[in-house]
Amino acid sequence: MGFRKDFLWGGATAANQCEGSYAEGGRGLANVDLLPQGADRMDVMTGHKKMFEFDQEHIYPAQTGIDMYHQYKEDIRLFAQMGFQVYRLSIAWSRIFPKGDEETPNEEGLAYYEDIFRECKKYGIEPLVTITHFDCPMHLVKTYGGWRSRKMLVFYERLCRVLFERYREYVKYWITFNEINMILHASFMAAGICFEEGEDEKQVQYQAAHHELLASAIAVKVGHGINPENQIGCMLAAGQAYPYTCKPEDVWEGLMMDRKSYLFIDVQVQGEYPAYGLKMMEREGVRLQMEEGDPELLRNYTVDFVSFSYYNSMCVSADPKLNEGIKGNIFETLANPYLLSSEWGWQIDPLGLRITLNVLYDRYHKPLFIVENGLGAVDRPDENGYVEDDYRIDYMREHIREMKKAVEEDGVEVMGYTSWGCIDLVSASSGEMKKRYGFIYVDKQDDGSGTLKRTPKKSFYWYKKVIESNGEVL
Ligand code: BGP
Repeated sequence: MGFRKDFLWGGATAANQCEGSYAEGGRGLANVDLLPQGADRMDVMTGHKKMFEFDQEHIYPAQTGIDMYHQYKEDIRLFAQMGFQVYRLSIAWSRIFPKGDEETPNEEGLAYYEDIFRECKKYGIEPLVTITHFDCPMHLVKTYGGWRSRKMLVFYERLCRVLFERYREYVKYWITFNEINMILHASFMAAGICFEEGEDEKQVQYQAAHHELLASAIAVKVGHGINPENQIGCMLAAGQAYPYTCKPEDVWEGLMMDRKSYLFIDVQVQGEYPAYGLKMMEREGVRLQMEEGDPELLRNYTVDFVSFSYYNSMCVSADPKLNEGIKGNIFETLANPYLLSSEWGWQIDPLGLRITLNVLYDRYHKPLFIVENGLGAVDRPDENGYVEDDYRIDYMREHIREMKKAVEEDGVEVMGYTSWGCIDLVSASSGEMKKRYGFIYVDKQDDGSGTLKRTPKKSFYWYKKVIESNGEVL
């Protein structure tokens, strides 16, 4: 049995975490450029500290990334050497529309990604394109307040149309928004929203999410219209929420936590807000402004597949005293005493991936795509830049094993697996370089120093075998 023959193995990156060259090629400034390294990062990300310009006190790692803007040919060649069948990447919106609201796209930006796709094609690598991986042109943030404005629909549609038309012959797998539920946890990073003092944040977040949901439906409509072969998916930050105990109140909290993660995906897959979601918003005093035609748009243009990131499961209790959470991918969760943690406190739970796959498949009956998974760890290269990353291999082996069980034993339909940060890149939550996920070591350090030299790690050769054997040799 095993994985299907056309199972897609590969890796994932996001423009702002690897490209660098933030002002080259006519690119405009984006929200993600302004996320500083260090203590202020979280407040900026969540929209509680306004940072609309660079200052001298901070390091802004997205400005330089890992210089993939210039080195993509070499990087894709290395991906091909591992046998990648798919490469998930994102488009920097402000390379295509530097301000976001122009009528005409920036040819240099379009040509740049076209070249990347050509390069992929050369090696038979299928691109999986995230249209928006957290980025939003700063001009749209300053002028319209990011996704809090309904005007974003027009600009996003324009972006999608240009991408679908221009890359018609190169790309058929698309994701509309990366981790759409992140809008509730990191509103500036995910949706270009900066909060005003004393404003009702929930109202802003849910309204902005509604705009993104409409935009996602528009993308499906336009994308299918331009090329019926396009497969357009949604994406969530997943990870099953476990009740801390079998106390019914804890189980209830687990259900609530999961619903918060699933609400937007329910809309994207099922075409309408679920009853619990409407009630929840009502309870929280959120009044969603819907316009005529919104329900039809959501109903008629649902997604083709469900993709997700999985790093850890979560754990929740009804007891407020216990709620001194640890961090797990920006979400607050309790420490699960049965699990070990990564160096960043993210709890490692391979079986949680199988559970998550099953829950998502039961809920949506749609093909699933694991588009992020991996271990962020400190690597210690030898004098040649080589890293023996057995810890990463162990992590991935265990997760792939559980994904395999979900496929073989549970019958879950999985389209593919792209590990996160297949080449070392800037961490989204911390802005660090030292939190590395890659099969390829990049000599770039947190202070910006380093030669940028790429060196395959031990996991590079391990993953090559995994791909070659379609997941049989682990
Ligand atoms: C997800 C994001 C990615 C990525 C990943 C790992 O939330 O989609 O952009 O960075 O998490 O997180 P981190 O980089 O914080 O370790």
